[in-house]
Amino acid sequence: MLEIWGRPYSSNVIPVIWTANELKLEYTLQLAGGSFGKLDTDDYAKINPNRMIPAIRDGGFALWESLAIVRYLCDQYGAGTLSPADSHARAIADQWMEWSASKAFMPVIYLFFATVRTEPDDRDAEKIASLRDEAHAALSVLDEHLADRAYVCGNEFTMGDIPLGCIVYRYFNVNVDRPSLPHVEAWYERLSQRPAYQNHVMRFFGTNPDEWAALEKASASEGVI
Ligand SMILES: N[C@@H](CCC(=O)N[C@@H](CS)C(=O)NCC(=O)O)C(=O)O
Repeated sequence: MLEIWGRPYSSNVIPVIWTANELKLEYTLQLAGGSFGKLDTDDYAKINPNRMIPAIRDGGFALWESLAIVRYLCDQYGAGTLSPADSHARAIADQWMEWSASKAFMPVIYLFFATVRTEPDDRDAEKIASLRDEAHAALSVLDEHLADRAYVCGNEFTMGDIPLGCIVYRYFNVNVDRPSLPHVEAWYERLSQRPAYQNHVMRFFGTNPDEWAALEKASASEGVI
């Protein structure tokens, strides 16, 4: 059976878990990383020599790097659906997956760390505003793209929506004022109708470090330790 190694609150693991659930794959979640540890074991180094999460094992096949894993799962188990059959459509999905990592991920994850993962008294309002502006500027490019299409690749949901869907959930749910992104908001609303997105991405992540740590700890019941 497919094994997913990681923790369900990790920003790079969530896209893999969402993908597996969109594809209705059977898998075991092997809790690793953060307070779950295991990354420094010799066994884990055989799965991912970088000692990072996520990683998967599918039969004897091991793979790491979240976007490579999402592509693999979609090509292997969702060819013609989540991995578009048309080479141009697949390239566009791929393009937005790459873009999610090169432009959108960092400002949003730093914004998340500057708010939820920082004690309220230690938060730096100027830094938070600057990260919000950077995230908004990046997501404005996506907003324009989504002005005349329902999903990143056109009318159908594909793997191209997955990494960005995870990033946007965090962006829309940290406690900061945000200028409007009407087309991204409409797309987010469409994603929010998907059960796998509701169950594995739209999870309350807390409002401060203690809440976040408690939620992460409680997620231990979701995996195989
Ligand atoms: N580019 C890698 C980044 C992996 C990464 O940074 N993983 C973090 C978690 S989000 C990690 O393993 N941190 C150590 C830990 O969680 O203990 C990917 O997309 O898979």
